[in-house]
Amino acid sequence: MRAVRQSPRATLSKAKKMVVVIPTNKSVESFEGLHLYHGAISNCSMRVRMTLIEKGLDWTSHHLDLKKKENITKEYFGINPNGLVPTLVDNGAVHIESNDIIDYLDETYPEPSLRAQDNAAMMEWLALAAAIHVPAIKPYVYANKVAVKLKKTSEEQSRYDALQKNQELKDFHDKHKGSSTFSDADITRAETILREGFDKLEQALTGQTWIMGEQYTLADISWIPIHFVLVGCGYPFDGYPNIRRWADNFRTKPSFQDGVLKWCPDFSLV
Ligand SMILES: N[C@@H](CCC(=O)N[C@@H](CS)C(=O)NCC(=O)O)C(=O)O
Repeated sequence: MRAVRQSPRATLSKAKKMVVVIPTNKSVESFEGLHLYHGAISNCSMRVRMTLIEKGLDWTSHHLDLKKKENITKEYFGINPNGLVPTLVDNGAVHIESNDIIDYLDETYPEPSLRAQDNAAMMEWLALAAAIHVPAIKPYVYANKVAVKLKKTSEEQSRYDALQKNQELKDFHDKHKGSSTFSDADITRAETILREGFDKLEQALTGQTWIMGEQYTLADISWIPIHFVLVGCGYPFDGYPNIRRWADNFRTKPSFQDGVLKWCPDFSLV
């Protein structure tokens, strides 16, 4: 595997498109088996939990309560340089970025397969979910629900400012810092991106059970948590009959029950 130095702490294997981090917190390098740092209410964590469950893999849970800012510590930033959940540690190797993690899990633990025959088309759904996270999902979810719940105290804010080096994330969190709120332009942009995404999803689900056809794949797992948290934020899905049918189907899946509902029974109550 060819690794390209990305930052002092992260390497990106272009060949495999997975983000592997060299942690400064060396404690995780001796971990055996699969360990997941995750948040109950985190949609990105939900997709990784669902994948682990679909595959019947044993994993050790390291739950971080985002409301208590348990992710904003020197120890955790030493594992995930963005201070975000999820982080997967597989026999000491640290993986970040949820859509890359589920792809990695399916490649590394291939049975049962969650990969569509048309892998390129499936991966486009994962790439789209990843691409809309900061410009659309995060602002919509924070503005409509979690910004008030996740308000930082001045001590937490100073800790965050000292630890966070990622400018995109700093800029995002500055928008709801203290008494600041998201602008109308931020919200309109988020809503436009979400509408385009869900129009595309509605179209893809025409006449088929799952996003890639009759096989349940990583594409569904990538998008189910997005749908789940947006329902909890009151996003209007009335005009999307195919998406509503898809949701009725995924709600029956044990991986949805155990990977999502067990940790977060109702996102509207977060
Ligand atoms: N691109 C990352 C995004 C991860 C992310 O934004 N995680 C959220 C929860 S879904 C988080 O840790 N939020 C805390 C924060 O923004 O500080 C991924 O897909 O893993």
